[in-house]
Amino acid sequence: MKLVTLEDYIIKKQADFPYATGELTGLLSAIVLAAKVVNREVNKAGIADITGAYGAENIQGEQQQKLDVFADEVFMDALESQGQVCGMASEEQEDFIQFDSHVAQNGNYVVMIDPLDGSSNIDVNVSIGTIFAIYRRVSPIGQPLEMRDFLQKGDKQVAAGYVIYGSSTMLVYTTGKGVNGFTLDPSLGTFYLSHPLMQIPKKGKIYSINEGNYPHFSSGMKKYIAHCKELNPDSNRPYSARYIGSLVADFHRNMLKGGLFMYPATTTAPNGKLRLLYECNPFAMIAEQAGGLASDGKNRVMEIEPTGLHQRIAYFTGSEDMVKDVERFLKEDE
Ligand code: AHM
Ligand code: MG
Repeated sequence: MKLVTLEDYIIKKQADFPYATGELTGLLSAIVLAAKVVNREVNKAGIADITGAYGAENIQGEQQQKLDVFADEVFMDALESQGQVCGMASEEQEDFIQFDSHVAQNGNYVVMIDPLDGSSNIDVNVSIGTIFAIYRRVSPIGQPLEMRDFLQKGDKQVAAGYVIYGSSTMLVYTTGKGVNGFTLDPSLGTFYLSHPLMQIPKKGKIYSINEGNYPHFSSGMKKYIAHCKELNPDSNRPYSARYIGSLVADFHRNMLKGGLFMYPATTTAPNGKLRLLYECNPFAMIAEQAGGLASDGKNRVMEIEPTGLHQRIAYFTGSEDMVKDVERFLKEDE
């Protein structure tokens, strides 16, 4: 079998990208480089615990940085240095950032990123990930970036992807022509195409939710959970419950096996937990490109008009039939 590297693949597919030649290559190589650096640090995390806990001082007397802050800086530096990206907004930072280096000023793109999602799972050796979304800037080039460059609907994403730092490290992305997954060979530092044109099974049999929040769920939501557990062999029920508590890992598993990830609104968190711009939109584009769906319970996620950088929404994504089913149950709450 001929091995295809991520770099070869990006160059080959450059022609599919509706914008200038080379831009996609530059953009994605920045992300790939940063992902490798973060991967190295994530894998060192266990041993770093032995040599000194985070927050403790290292040998030079410097404070050790938390991994999510480290990842944020690595992605920021890598994106700024390539020249295609003029600014970014990150789950780690309150406001968006305009890159002021000479090379980045005229970039056509902005990136929304969750540099290390699920970082509370690092201590327990559970997979975590990076989630990113790429948009064209809409304000004039050469001028200061504006909020409207970042508050764009998910439909406007030109590319989206995630990196999962797991038992193996994978980068999965789409530019609107299907979803492809690449696995890192850590000894060579090279990503190889391992999952071409990924498809989420139309019917799934895994439901993923933090069911500890059950008392705070709406009546429609409670009924849907009961439906998942009901005995009905014709529709493969009861479904399996699988919840890692690390969105990238939960989504990735459901994408490969078929399933539904849910983070609904609750009485205590009426807008759910997950962030529209850094988490929900990129996964919505990936889900749709793989034949699945993403909904806030009523509406297609990619059509939601964002109102704030850190806006949260209720979120349901995965296999088409399962997303439609849960929407049907939630209708009764209206
Ligand atoms: P984070 O962005 O603070 O890391 O939180 C997001 C994470 C997701 O990875 C995961 O799906 C969710 O929080 C789990 O939340 P909960 O612990 O409430 O089930
Ligand atoms: Mg997050």
